[in-house]
Amino acid sequence: CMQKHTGERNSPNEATVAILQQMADYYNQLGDEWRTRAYRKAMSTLRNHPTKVWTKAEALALPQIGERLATKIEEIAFTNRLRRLDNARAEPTDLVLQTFMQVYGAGFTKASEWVSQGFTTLDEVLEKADLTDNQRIGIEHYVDFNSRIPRAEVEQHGSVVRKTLQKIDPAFEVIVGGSYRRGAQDSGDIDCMITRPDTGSAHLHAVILEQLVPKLAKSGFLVASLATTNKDDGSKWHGASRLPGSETWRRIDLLLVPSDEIGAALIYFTGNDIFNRSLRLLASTKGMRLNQRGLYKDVIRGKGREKLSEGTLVEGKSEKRIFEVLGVPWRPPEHRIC
Ligand code: DCP
Ligand code: MG
Ligand code: MN
Repeated sequence: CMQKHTGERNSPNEATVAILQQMADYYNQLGDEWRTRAYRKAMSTLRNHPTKVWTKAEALALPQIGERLATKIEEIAFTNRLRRLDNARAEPTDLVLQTFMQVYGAGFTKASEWVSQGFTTLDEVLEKADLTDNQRIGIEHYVDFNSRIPRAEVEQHGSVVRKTLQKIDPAFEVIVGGSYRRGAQDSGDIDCMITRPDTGSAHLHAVILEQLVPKLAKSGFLVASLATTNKDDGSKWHGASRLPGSETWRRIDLLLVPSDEIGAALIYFTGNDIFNRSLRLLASTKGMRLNQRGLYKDVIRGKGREKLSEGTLVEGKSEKRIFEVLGVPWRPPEHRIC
């Protein structure tokens, strides 16, 4: 991932990659992170390879491609299809499971439970299953929450949050992160990073949760509160928002970022997730540690790479400086797609 993608558009392996992508999407929907990652790595290797890979042996000789994937690559190269993918599409329970898993807040376990209770449609689940308030919201707004949000609309949601917050206190800043900051034409949700110069988490918390959220709820912009977390790794408010005059509910995250941590948070919440993972891995190979709060040095790790000491903070405030210390050339957000 940290390598430049060369010839991504006209790669001789583009047809193979396209089918692997569908398989990766399938595993991703099933919540199978391990396989999803394995497919994405193999796809990246193939895209960077200058010639078409035909055989299992050729594929196996490349980095990040194991036995099973090599077999599939050969099958795709010769037949232009993958039987495993055809099977996956034909399995009706899988389709139901996939549908259920796309309910916001319902993971693999909950979706499997609904399948095993014999439900085959979302209406049935809504009518017969024992649901939490959030699950009910997730089903009632299933179509909305699974639709992409056009870039211009993401911007409008961000500016409602920014304007309302700056009326409370003009020193606050709202930066829309996630796929929007990477320049995506549409996004799955709206990731609002909220920060204020020289301000720590206690004050952010008080203003956002006690003033901003109630104010936005009263105005009809925030329509549901789905989760609030306040842990070591940051405070977040997850919910749904709606523009004036629109019926469509969008997923919105308010991410509270203390000023000391804004650089690390910008990296984390800009992603994408694979890029983040490769940066963290790189940090760990250099005896450092990167998380959404900062970059730490002198981290001592055991044999299984587990942390034996937390290390000391090197940088949290500046996104650019974190890249520098890691020895990674600056990458603008649009180029952080792995
Ligand atoms: N993130 C991460 N690892 C995760 C989840 C999230 O590193 N498991 C980081 C990278 C993401 C950012 O948080 O870019 C925001 O998470 P989203 O789920 O909102 O993902 P995106 O904004 O990238 O995509 P989408 O358009 O689907 O919202
Ligand atoms: Mg997002
Ligand atoms: Mn998000």
